[in-house]
Amino acid sequence: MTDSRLPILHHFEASPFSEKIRLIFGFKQIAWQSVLIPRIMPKPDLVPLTGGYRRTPVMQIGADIFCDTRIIQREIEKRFPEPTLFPGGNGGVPDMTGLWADRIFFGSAVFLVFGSLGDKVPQDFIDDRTKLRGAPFDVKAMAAALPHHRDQFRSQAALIEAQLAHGGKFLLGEFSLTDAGCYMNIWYVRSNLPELADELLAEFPRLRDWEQRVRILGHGTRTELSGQDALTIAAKATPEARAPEATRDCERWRIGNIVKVSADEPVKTPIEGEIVSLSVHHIAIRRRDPDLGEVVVHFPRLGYVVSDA
Ligand SMILES: N[C@@H](CCC(=O)N[C@@H](CS)C(=O)NCC(=O)O)C(=O)O
Repeated sequence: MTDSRLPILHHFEASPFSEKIRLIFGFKQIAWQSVLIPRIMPKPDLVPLTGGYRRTPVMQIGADIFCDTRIIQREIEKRFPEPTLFPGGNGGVPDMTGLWADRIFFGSAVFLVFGSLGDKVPQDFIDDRTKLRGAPFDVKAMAAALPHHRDQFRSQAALIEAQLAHGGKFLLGEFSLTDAGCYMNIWYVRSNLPELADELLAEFPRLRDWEQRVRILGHGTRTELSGQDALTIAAKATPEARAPEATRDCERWRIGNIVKVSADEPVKTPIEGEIVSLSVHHIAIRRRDPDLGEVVVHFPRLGYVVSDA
């Protein structure tokens, strides 16, 4: 059954960034709808919503579309504040450590996974990721440097083990965004290469116990939805009217400016629209799709470039 008020996650099962969000749904015991999307382009039921953003996951609530887990997790926290992802007054550290988990730790996990899979990685996947990065997705080089990638992954896993020395259940004592971000990388390696995970994590008993505690939080209440149904939900909905969080940015952007927003990465896919809301943490732009009508697309500020259209 479709319920247009529930968060919709556009994701694929093997996606670690999606696992971070599924886990947050589990921690907060949220009911959500799942739309499975391809892991390579084309993504015909996703791109009309985002205007071109193709990464995974994307969250949709009616005609509001949230691109990047940094904004997705912030929006989930806003709508479902209890239990919090920022316990004990830790308003910054969970996001700071999240950035490390999303970039540096994830980078090691990717090299470890694809270097280990080597020849098993399908050519269409390699071609897609080469296009996405604007640089060769060189699985052979990853395989050749595997001892190094094992070392890097272990050194980072050792930081989790060290942090758990305080004897608490989770990295900051109570569960937080830090756990979700770190866990996705452990999950990613374990779900692709269970034997390698056993081997590399054997020396980290506290990490392994923590991993179990995080895993049993589950994924909340998930129901499946088709991509077409998600598009219909967006077409029927009106983007939520938002009181602007800032009428004037610390830079030059104002509500009503027409801008382009893109992830700050070598190959940029700018999404154009009119600013409807912005703050130091987010920017939301309104765009018009020929079939869906008006949608508002939300991005984080951190890691995104805003420029004149
Ligand atoms: N900064 C993004 C990174 C997301 C990301 O890189 N996801 C991977 C899949 S786990 C991806 O987009 N791969 C290419 C794709 O799915 O098209 C976020 O936090 O959401």
